[in-house]
Amino acid sequence: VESAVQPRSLPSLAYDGACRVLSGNWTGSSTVPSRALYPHQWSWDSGFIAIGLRHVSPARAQRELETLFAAQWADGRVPHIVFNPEIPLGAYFPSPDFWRSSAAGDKAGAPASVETSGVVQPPVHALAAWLVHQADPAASARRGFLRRLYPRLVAWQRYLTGPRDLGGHGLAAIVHPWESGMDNSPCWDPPLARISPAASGSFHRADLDHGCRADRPTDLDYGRYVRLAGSYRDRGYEDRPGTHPFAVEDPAFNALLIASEYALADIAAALGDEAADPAEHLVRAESLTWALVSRLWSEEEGLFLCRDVLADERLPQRSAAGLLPLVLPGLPEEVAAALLRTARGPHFGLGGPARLVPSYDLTGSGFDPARYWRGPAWFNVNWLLERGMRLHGADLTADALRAEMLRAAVASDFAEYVDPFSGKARGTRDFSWTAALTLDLSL
Ligand code: 9YW
Repeated sequence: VESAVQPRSLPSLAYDGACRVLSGNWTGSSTVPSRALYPHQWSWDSGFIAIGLRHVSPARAQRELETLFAAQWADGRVPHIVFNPEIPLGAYFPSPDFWRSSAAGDKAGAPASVETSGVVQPPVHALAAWLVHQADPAASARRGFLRRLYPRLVAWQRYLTGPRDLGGHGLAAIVHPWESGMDNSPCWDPPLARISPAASGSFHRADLDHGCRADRPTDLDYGRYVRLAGSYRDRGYEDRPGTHPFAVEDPAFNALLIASEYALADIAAALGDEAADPAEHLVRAESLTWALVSRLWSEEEGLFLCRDVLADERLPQRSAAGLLPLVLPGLPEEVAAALLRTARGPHFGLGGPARLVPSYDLTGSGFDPARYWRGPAWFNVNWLLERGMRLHGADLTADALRAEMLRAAVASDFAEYVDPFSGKARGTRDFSWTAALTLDLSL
């Protein structure tokens, strides 16, 4: 009798494993990035999680985004963390008693009913909402998903292109490394060096209770993060130009802002009413693309660089953030071609020594294959690049990257990040966006 057991294919292993991780991390109204290390809701995580969840349950994917946007501030900002009141304060630092958002309601309009952080994360949300809608347009329309979310998404984008245009050229500036989502990227070393760290005894790093010290940012980094966030809080989370001690235009943050502006054009067209004008979003997306290229593109490097708004100069560090504008359809073709060359070249090593695109320049002095955003490969970055490669016609490179991502995700138990050369797991395991984006690629 022949055995009925068939060898499992990689996509089906990835799909099943990812579903298991996502249901284990679902709280009933949103998904935690990781049960132990990150026990609350994170903003850009929820965007990526919804992109994967839509294949399993479009309703849960909609709920993920709706829960996040229920914590939006009156000034339009979407906080980077929405705290779960059932989790003890000591489980994560900085906790609600550090941010004191509900007490900042008067100025920036933080909601009174929920505790949040006061900084933001990259705006992947309109893109996520559009992809979620497309998974089941009829059910989405019945629930009024886009109709309810659209004004909130618009307010979020306008917060970023308005009060956060600190450089005055249309791009959004981040005011804290946490806002990049790439916390300890070497790009932040020069602007952070101007910040005097908070005293090391004045806070307790809960991350070290769960994570390996060598995989995490240093104490000196944390001291500076705490100082910056505390002074923003003490200024009532106001964004008046000239008040921020750290202000940087980041190409990844702005690429997602622009990709989301294109998604808003699609959403506006799907809503098909007068209040939502697709053309307005398209015009804005094109002019932001132009601003991105003129402010941040380096032809010599074949890469987008960050710009320190306060020093008014580009930062020389080469990070994977500089490759992410590849997701933009309006990029000049020669720029897209140069980005593809750079991804395969000595600094990022794709198709050569690197199995997945590293978060930082392999040849840079700040490179560390184990430490968080200073070298390891992250699945959200690689998912965005895979998408950008397809958009610009590099299907073979995208196919190879997709296969590596599936392999690395399954072999690492859906690790938070991996060693870019070996694919060895780093950080926490059963990490939600790794699962969600692998799931998306497995189909
Ligand atoms: C932290 C949740 C977040 C991500 C960030 C990542 C990390 C929080 O985890 O920051 O405590 O270090 O850098 O991108 O959203 O997954």
